[in-house]
Amino acid sequence: MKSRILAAPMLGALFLGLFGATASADSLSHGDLALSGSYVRAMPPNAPAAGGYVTIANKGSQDDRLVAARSPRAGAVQIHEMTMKGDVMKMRERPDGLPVPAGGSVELKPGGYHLMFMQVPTPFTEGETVETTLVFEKAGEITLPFEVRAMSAAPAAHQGHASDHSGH
Ligand SMILES: [Cu+2]
Repeated sequence: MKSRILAAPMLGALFLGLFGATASADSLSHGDLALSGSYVRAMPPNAPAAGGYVTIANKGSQDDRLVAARSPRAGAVQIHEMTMKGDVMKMRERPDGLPVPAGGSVELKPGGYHLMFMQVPTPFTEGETVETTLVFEKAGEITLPFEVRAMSAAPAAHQGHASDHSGH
């Protein structure tokens, strides 16, 4: 019991050491890019995949592009987009990534662009964070924590979306 009491502050210090003062789930700056509101959905047992969301703003004068993502918690993290085909939600991978225009921003959100965390051996549970690295064409790599949020907050569209990945 004594060792557990001692462990908590040590983990806190480790966390601060890894991510620094600016790197919370709320906002993170990297070069010309500002990333905010990063989170992933909690996963039910045996769920094939989870959606991840973040807003990326480009304060620079050069267009950039999100070209890849990865996480130690997932075998693969793909960049996806969801669109309406008639009244059916369709989703597909964007193999060329996602442009982040100079002076603009791109929002990854439910029902639109998102990160797809696949081959996840340990389901994401509410309250933990999932460290994820985003790879940009110009800005390079940025690692930031994605906060795991409750499944109940997921819109119906995401449920159908998740079932699209049942084959993975
Ligand atoms: Cu997807």
